[in-house]
Amino acid sequence: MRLESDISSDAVTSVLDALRTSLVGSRLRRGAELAKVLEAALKRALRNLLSAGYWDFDASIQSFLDEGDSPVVVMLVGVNGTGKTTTAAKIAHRLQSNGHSVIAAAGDTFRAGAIQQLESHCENLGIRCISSQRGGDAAAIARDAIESAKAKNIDVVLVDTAGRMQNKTNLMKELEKVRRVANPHLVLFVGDALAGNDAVDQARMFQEMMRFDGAVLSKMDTDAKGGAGLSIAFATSRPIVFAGTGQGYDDLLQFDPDWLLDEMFS
Ligand SMILES: Nc1nc2c(ncn2[C@@H]2O[C@H](COP(=O)(O)OP(=O)(O)OP(=O)(O)O)[C@@H](O)[C@H]2O)c(=O)[nH]1
Ligand SMILES: [Mg+2]
Repeated sequence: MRLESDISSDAVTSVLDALRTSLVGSRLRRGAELAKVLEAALKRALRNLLSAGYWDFDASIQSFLDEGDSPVVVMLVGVNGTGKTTTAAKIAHRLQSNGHSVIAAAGDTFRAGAIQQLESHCENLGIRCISSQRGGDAAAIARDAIESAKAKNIDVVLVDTAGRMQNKTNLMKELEKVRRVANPHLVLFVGDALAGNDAVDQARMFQEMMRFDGAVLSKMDTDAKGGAGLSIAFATSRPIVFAGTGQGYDDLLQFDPDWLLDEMFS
């Protein structure tokens, strides 16, 4: 495994420190293979990093609903093309499978085709999609979707957002407005596993500018090794909660640190 290739240097340093602490001064049992001992220690250090602050998506949604705090609002953020809209559809499907009713808000009013993309997912899944014309106010759409969910007793509102704006300041301004108006229970950052350290920089930027609760690592079915996930968790102190593993609605796995470690070590 090439640690440096896909893992930020801060994360590597921290893992090496953890390794040093667990290994220095310890004795190798007779017959133990050094390589195996090292790999186990390394996996342990990485697993700790990945498990920090983990929360379970399904259980969190259920507990908001149990508290009568509905509709539960989930907002997806990230730069363009990482998989926000696809992930919104996958999450909608997951929630439906868990017996929840869902409505979507087409908060990407910026990119041509974005509204239709979400609408067609919603049509496939049989859920309502609140949208406006291109260029409309994303915050107003989120608010409409929440009002509609309240009126119709719908459990969860998924707010898709734009990833592409003329510049970073515009994007963040709009996202902050959506966030203020929608007041989401959960904000999920979607990072593209293929983007490697770029995904880590993006995560850091989003975490600084607007805070998110957990991350989705998309495109893990590609030849991405997943080191970005490790670095995102490390750089933002937010856990990866889902992994995207394809373009189908079922291709969303609850994130399992051991699964990522197996991918990384394979
Ligand atoms: N292989 C694979 N492709 C994915 C995955 N998630 C998303 N994609 C694909 O990545 C492309 C971009 O996905 P979108 O969901 O449109 O991404 P987005 O973040 O909404 O993009 P913008 O709206 O342009 O900001 C699409 O072709 C998706 O099918 C995944 O887990 N695996
Ligand atoms: Mg999109």
